[in-house]
Amino acid sequence: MDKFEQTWRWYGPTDPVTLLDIKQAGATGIVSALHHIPNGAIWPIEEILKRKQTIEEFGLTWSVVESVPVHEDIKRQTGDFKIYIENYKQTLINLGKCGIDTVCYNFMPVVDWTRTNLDYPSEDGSTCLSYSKWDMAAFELFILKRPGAFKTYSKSEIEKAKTHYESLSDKQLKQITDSIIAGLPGSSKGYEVDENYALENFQKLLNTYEGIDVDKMKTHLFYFLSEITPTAAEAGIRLCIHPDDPPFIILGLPRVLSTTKDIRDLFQEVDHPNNGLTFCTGSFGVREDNDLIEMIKEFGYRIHFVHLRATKRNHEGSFYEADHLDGDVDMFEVMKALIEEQQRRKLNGRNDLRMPFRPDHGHRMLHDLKNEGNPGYMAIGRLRGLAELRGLELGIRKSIQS
Ligand code: DNO
Repeated sequence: MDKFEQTWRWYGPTDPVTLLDIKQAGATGIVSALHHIPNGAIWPIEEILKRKQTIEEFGLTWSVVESVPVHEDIKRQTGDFKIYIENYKQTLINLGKCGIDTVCYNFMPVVDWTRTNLDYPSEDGSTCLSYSKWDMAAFELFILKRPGAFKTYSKSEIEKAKTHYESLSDKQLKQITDSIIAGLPGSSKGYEVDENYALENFQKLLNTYEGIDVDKMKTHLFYFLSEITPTAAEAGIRLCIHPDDPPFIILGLPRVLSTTKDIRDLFQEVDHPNNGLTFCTGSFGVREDNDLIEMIKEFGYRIHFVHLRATKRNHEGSFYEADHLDGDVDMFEVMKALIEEQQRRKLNGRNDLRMPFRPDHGHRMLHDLKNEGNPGYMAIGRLRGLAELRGLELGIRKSIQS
């Protein structure tokens, strides 16, 4: 029987979750990146091969690169962006030479994925990641004091944010600031955090996007893709952009991949099979106006990589990460639509039937409550997620067959 490739994100040799753990979780594909190589530099063949060999020693395969980070200069079209684009091309060529065929990246400015609480308590005693509109408002209005932020909230929202801010302890304020500024694991953020100047530097970086609105930022993305997609195709690499997370404007920064229209624009502008999508149900699913099933139907042929995760939103633009089958995402319908996409590929004689997916994030639970690890990327919560998703897939496939 067909099945999707079950993959698992591994941050490399320093990840407290080992390749043996991953093997025991039942994943066969690894999603990894060379995080030690500075953003913008070429990934040397030797380094790629070294990582590949480490993975293969465990009988696993390096399924997807997540991510080759895109330098801020490329996103802003400033400074040495042309050199960084050439470097990106060379990295793709090198990856292709080493037999890698899928590369994920994102085009989020300054910050990569963003949460305001990394230990949001669930009812069952586990914790998860969450994003609160009011934490973010308290941060940008009263901690960062971002010029222009006040314009983006109504009067009553500002009052609510102020009351919220005043209710937070110093510890909570620091925790919110750290979650937003320090970045999350694997973030391809375009800066280093210097504790002493963190807020000041952060604001300076935000300022570098002044004058770059969503439309302009989109033209930068399309230019980048029109440059690198032919190289990717020659190198045998499928590119798959990760959506904005969360999928709306934060900190006044332009967002380019949050909605159906954004994806449509992207594929219209650079219409090439190697220009594809990472379908992240957790990111897209935060917006009520994103119909995930319709999105799979419309763009399925370009989905090269899948992140399965379910968020639970409240109706004020805040959300938390629910268990994989428990959030607002109808995982049954998502899985079914993906299986149908795979069947279409088979009928059309396509060779990309693998459709790698990974259980994206997991709760911190059981023994992991005592362990150190990467927020969202502890072992046990993801193990639970993968087990549930695998069972769901099998159940759907069997019922379709009979
Ligand atoms: C969060 C992830 C992100 C994502 C990158 C893709 O868990 O989905 O770190 O990998 O933004 O480039």
